[in-house]
Amino acid sequence: MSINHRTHNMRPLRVSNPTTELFAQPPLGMEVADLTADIRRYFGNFYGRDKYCRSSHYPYHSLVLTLRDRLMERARKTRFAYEEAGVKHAYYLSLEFLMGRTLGNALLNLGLDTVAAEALGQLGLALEELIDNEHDAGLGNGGLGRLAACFLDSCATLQLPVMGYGIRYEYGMFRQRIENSRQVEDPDHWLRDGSSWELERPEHTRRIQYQGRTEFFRDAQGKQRVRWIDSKDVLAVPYDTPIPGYRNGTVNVLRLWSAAATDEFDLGEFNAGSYPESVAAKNAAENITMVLYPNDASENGKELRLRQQYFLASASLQDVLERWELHHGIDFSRFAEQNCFQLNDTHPSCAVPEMMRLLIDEYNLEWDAAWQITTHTMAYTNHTLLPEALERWSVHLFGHLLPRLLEIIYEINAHFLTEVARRWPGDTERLARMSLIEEGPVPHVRMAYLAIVGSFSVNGVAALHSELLVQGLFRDFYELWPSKFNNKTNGVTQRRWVAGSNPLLRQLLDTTLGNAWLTRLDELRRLAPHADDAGFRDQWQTVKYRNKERLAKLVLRDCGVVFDPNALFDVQVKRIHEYKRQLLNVLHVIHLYSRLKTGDPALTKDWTSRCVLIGGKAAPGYFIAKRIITLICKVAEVINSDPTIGNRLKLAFLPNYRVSAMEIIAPGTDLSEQISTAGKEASGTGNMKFMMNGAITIGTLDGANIEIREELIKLTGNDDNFFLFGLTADEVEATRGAYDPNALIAADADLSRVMKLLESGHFNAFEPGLFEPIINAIRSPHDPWLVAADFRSFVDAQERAATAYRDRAGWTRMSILNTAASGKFSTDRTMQEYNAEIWKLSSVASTST
Ligand code: 26Q
Repeated sequence: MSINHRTHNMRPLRVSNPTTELFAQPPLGMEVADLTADIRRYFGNFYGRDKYCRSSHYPYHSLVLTLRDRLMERARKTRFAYEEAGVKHAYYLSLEFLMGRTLGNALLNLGLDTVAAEALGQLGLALEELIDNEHDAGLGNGGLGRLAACFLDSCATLQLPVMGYGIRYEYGMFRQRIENSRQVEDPDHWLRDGSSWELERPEHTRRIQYQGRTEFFRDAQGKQRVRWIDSKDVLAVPYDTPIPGYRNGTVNVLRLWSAAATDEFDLGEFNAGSYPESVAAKNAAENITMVLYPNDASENGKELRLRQQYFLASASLQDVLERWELHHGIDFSRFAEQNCFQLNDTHPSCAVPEMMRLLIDEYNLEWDAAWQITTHTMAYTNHTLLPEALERWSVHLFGHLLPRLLEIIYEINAHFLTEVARRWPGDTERLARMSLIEEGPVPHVRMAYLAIVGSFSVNGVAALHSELLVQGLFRDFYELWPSKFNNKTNGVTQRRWVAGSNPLLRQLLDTTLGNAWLTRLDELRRLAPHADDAGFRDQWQTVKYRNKERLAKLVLRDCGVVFDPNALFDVQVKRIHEYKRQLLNVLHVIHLYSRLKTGDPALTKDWTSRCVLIGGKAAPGYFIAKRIITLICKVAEVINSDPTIGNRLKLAFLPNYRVSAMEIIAPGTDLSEQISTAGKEASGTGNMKFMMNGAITIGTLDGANIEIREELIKLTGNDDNFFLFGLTADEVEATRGAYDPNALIAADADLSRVMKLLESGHFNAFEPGLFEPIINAIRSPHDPWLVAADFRSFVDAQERAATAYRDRAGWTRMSILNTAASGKFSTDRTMQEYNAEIWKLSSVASTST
């Protein structure tokens, strides 16, 4: 008996070739009447609901299936167009795809937004309500996962043959609640109601091996080969989600793998008479894709995480190799010309040894041929500068879970170190530094080095980040292979982050510039002259005001705090991390509060009312990040309940920050907080979303902030449209070992007052000592994030911002110029650069639109 219900019986049809007849169908209609007919049919016949149905669940899913039909149709055409053109493909391998909601974006890209609204209207439904019904697909932590989602949108829009490969987690990023000023994590069972966007493809199920051992054997030709035996296998079942390009007929695919137990797995245990054990074993297998790890800096050593990483790498490579075999047989001589894998950080970097294993053990290639193919198809993107976030796996754990891969890694290392020794004879220190194996009491595999050695391209995600990588973390490798290293500055898709999330701005841009900006964001440049037009500024300000009202509504609903849309909306939303310095932000808020409390009219005479919003999730095990959330909540409580403060200052912590929340937040923001310690934020992408929506940045010279500021300078000839503060990356480095925060605090009256308030227990009257760990961190000469060092210059920059905001015409001008200068930060540009310099794919038009 099989207890496996996930993999169907895939008996082939007995008739010779039914496919042409089966697929001969006219294209589905795209008019209002076509949509209403399909929605009705899904609702009534497929779901079997009727006039007594009260929930919006079935209307929503009926609409989604109606759209999915049209997406599938185009996905098939796109696939045939790629096949007929015989073009090279790229595969984006990522443990995270933070897709958020799909409905609004699908309608926009299919060009069905107005048609669908009308169809639903005829059916007595409101599109807005159905859109709000959709649960975010939160299959990612933050920037890296959302970047992958934006990349897919741009690749489809550019008609590039790119496919995403990821994991179909049952539970995405946890849901965050605040209880008693503390973060509480609830599971995010986003698939409970099912996702109607995806399509299961059990016929492409792959088998993944774990554990067991390897042995030599002689094949039929008498050649010595290696096989991986006695392994515990798990099945990988793919689910495809369509990724539509913007109104171009192209629909690419995101393929997510889900784990299922094998039949033998069940049967073996069952025959031994242990039914409960067999069910337990099945569960263990399916656990692999149960949950996303909620850490955005690596949590090292968790075996399940390595299982996930190998699961993705192996299933995806097998998928591509089997497709190759189907079309080209086992001749791999042209494989590297036709295929490319982009590794989203080191998370999928098992792909390097796995590619070697598949080519050598399964397809019988020689080492050198396999290495040639591997190193000409793999490309690696790094997303972090923090050395502690570089992935390492203990050799012991790695060898236990993936014995064949560890052997291959050792062999790669032997070849590699030979090359290093040839280049630098006698430099044994360098050999130890560069080895893929970090020696020590507990030896580790260095995944970043494995990815570098196995790839033909290594890139950072902003200019500064790429520069710091080759000077610091990867210096030795840069000296060996300078031409491998390159920069690809991140971006975001303007389809989601302007057109979808800011319909009022979209309207104003369309009227002013036409709609070319939707696919050529540089067009926004033409906004610049309008910044001097008072009439246009009024329109711009009205749009911003309406968006601030929408954001204020969200803040009231989710935080219970009243934000006045006339105040300066000052926003920092991103993962909670010490290097991102939410703490510096709170210290500034405390400083403003303390100024208001002195009652000295000289200090408050030209006051700019300010609403500060902070949101983001802390990794569940990150103690100090969680304590910072508590501090924000406690300070908010004191300020918001003080009648002497009134509307002049508000602070709110927004719980459960996520993609769909950002769609409301970015359009309603005036001031974008990008205040990481210089040299620590690889790029940032929230900074770009805010800029496009006309927020002005207060930021350090870090990550893509530098390029944001440069684009503004290029456009306007001055740096008046960015509030710059803080130490530079070089100055931060130079501070090491010579940092005395206590002296800085003593020398600064404002900072002293802030620390005194904090230390007096003013914000934690009933919980003495609550903020001790935070106070100690600020006062520590070893504080790597230099909070005290940047306080003065931050407060000064905030004062410049407050003053600027009082001049509404001037502020609006700055806001327009920020949008106007944001053209570079489209992922369309980013993808064109990846394609021109790494992938080298041809764009292929699909036949219909
Ligand atoms: C690794 C191992 C085990 C468990 C978790 C992880 C893990 C998971 C996610 C490590 C890192 C991440 C995510 C990192 C991330 O989001 N980095 C951000 O990437 C953005 C896109 O390039 C940049 O803009 C941000 O600067 C960078 O912080």
